[in-house]
Amino acid sequence: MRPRTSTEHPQAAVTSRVSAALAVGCTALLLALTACTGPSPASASASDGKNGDTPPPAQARTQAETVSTPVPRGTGSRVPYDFNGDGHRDLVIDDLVKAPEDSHGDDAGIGIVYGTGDRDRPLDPATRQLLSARANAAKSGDTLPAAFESEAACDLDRDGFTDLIVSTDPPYNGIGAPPVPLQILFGSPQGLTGKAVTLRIPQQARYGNEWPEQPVCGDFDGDGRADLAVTASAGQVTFLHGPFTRAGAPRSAELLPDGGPYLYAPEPRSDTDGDGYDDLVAAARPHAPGQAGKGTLLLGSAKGPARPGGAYAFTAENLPTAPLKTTGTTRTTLLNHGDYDGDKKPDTVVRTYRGERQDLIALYPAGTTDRPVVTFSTALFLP
Ligand SMILES: [Ca+2]
Ligand SMILES: [Ca+2]
Ligand SMILES: [Ca+2]
Ligand SMILES: [Ca+2]
Repeated sequence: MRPRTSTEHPQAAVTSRVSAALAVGCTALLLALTACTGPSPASASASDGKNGDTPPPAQARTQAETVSTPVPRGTGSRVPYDFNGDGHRDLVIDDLVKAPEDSHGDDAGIGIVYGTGDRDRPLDPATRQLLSARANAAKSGDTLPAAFESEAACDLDRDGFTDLIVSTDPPYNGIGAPPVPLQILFGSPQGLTGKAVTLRIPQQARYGNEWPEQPVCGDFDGDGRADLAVTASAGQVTFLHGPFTRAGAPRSAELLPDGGPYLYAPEPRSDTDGDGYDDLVAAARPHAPGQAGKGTLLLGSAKGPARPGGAYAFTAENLPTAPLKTTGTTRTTLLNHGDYDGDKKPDTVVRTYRGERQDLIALYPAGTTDRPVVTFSTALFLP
């Protein structure tokens, strides 16, 4: 079996500078529209109590939160993490609380919460989707994978709907190169629905008998299209040039000699030196978002992340703790940094949890750590 890295979290947001620039333009347009129309009565009432100091406990959830509302249909955008293409950033949650009856450690799936145009409540927990291997994974032969974990998100086919890259656990008899465990679930006007496709890695871009893992999105070759970097054996990197077909194939692919067993996007900017090519960090050990860590920088270039950039250090962040009402010790992980409320500054989303049954997700606007504008428990995703 390949080593699972289930404690890791989705890669930090990585998008090309081109995408970011376009996103800014799109956001500005949306803000202008919002300013023109003003808040609707519906959005005003929906935001009532949004700044309450005491988030509702799971058992006191409102009807609006227990019933999932339809995902707003979008027409495509360049906003990162915009799976339904409506111009508002959405949230991926890889770790969900488990139901009391589920003590077998089954994968609870991946939760998606969709963004809104309401600056005061940029995520709407009522608008959500639960992704699972059973419902959304591609089969490997006749076998449906059991694992289904989010790894990275970017618009691989350039249709304006962000796509999700997930890792699965296809069967492997231990002989020869293992199958590719990575799958792509394409975004759409309805968000992330339907079946994923297996990522295709051309044979010449594979090396050795280790599982291709650790996908990192970025525009490493600077052509404005999202690419993927994936691990190969012996510290090599499989570099997949975007765009990708709906069948999961890259435009072209090659092996790069320098890398490491763990790959990450630099934080907070994926283009560390601002030359228009996203950069990559190779590490000898796993790195959790928001925590200190060390690695080697591989600078983007026309040939991909192939230029040595020297030592790289991830800086530890002081994360706010979501106001989870519980007794006992809690832990907090960084879910994502990104512009959820459309002010062009990166907000912070954390998950504070105790054990496998209690958690609270909290969204803090940029520069603040005291008053989350959105809080909810992932118990919302329980059947
Ligand atoms: Ca969206
Ligand atoms: Ca797409
Ligand atoms: Ca590219
Ligand atoms: Ca760069």
